[in-house]
Amino acid sequence: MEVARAAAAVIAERTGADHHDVALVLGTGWKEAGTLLGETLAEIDNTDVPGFHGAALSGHTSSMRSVAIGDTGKRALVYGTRSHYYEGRGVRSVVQGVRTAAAAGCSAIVLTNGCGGLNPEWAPGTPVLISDHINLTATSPIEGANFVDLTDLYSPRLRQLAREVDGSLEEGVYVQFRGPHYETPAEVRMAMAIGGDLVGMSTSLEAIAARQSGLEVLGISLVTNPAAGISATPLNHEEVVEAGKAASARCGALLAQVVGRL
Ligand code: 8IG
Repeated sequence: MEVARAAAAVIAERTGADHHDVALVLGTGWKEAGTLLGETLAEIDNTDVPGFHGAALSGHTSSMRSVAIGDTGKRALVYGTRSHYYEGRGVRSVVQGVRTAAAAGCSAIVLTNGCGGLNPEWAPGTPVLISDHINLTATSPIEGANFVDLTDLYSPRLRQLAREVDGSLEEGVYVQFRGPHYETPAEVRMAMAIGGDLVGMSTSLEAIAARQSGLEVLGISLVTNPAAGISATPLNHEEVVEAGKAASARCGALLAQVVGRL
């Protein structure tokens, strides 16, 4: 929490905004969509902010931006990358962006990701609202005897708002695996059997920390590939980045309009 406060202080100083209203995490496939959010008023290299790190992935950006939300006078704090659990810096690093958003004054956070889809009808490039998650990382960002309730973690209000913007949006349960390997086809069948619709390597731990911090959460997955065994072809990161580019107009409009109505 100390590091989050220190980070928020740097962000306030460097952006000239004493607070931000909403934060967004741009996951795999969401980089282009993020450019459509609005005017960038300031950009800060992650390495200048306590507790943040450069991007580990192609298709991610190692900086955060302060973006004007239309002409509302409100500001969005847009993270160009995230710290993944599989990078090995521990859960505190994974949720530093979330805790910093809360320390910066945000009341909501939009967590986006690229993921594998279990529903064969969800073609690469389909955005899906996260309705709930199953955390298979065997860890938590919460320390100590702190029994945080996770009912309605993915805000029904914000999901409704997103569906008002894009009526064709479907919803699904996101299953977070540790990664960085993709699942085996047997693990994908397991994810399906336990009620999952989407498989990925992020978001759940961040959402838990967001609930603890009192942030309202909107989770949006971009299905960038069918999960292993769902289609005949092996998975690769390049096809995933391509699917994001192809979906950027739809996803960018969705993000901009949702954030404008928060
Ligand atoms: I992009 O198929 C992306 N991220 N675990 N499985 C998991 N993570 C992913 C996948 C996937 N695609």
